[in-house]
Amino acid sequence: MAQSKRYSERASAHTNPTAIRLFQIMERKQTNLSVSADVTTKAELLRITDAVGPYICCLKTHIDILSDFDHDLIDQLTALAKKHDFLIFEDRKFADIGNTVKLQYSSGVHKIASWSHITNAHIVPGEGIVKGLAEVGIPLQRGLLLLAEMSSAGSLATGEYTLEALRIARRNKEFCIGFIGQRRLEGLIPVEEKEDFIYMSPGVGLTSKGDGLGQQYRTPREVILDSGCDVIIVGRGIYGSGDTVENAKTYQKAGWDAYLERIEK
Ligand code: 5BU
Repeated sequence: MAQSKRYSERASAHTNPTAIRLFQIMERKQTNLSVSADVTTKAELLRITDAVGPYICCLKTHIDILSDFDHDLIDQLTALAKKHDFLIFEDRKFADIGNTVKLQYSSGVHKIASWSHITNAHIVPGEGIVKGLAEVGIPLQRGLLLLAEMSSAGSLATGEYTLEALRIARRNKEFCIGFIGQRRLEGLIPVEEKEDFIYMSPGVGLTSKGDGLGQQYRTPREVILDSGCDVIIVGRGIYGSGDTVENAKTYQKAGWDAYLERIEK
């Protein structure tokens, strides 16, 4: 099972260029932390990114919440990704028919596919959404995560819906590198040979249990060790209060310790 293997072993066995890069970064920097910097100005986003850069494998963005978005921001984020050695994941949550998402991914103001190594999609529209995104993403060597589960209370992504995400990913392995989810799913349907999906999990907090708007938090240990996920996604737990750099270091250590415990089990 992938969860008992080192990220480096998984890098050597993988075929998707983005998945390989992510695993290599995780091993090199000893981090399975992705920071979600959900702020609304360019200056704040760049400040947080530069501060947490050394401790993360991936920066998660919501590019459409910025009130002063411009292409210089993309140039600067790309430069920071090079400087600190991390990937960029635009949490766009595409949710339309294949033809529309293809345009949303490649065009518009944000041109997401041109700079974001990873993006994600709901499977509500059916498999055509993956086909549409893949037409843009595969030539650029990008990776897609499917939303198999959500961290919020009352999420409808459960049961058969969640399993369908796994089935769709299996049929589109060249582009689908994994899932946003709360736990590793392979145990639910027999594992296929040479299959290795990456599980990124939001809703991670060491002190808070929720935010009053439906978000639910689990600890890095619950996410990585108990649920077998690979990457912890942390937002307000890092930039919300206290010292951003110290918080990032704390989550990096908690996530990495849980990973070491998992592979040594
Ligand atoms: P927080 O500040 O750590 O609660 O931020 C969590 C981030 O992860 C935020 O950007 C959400 O949009 C994102 N997220 C989530 O919280 N839960 C989910 O199931 C998915 C994304 Br998918």
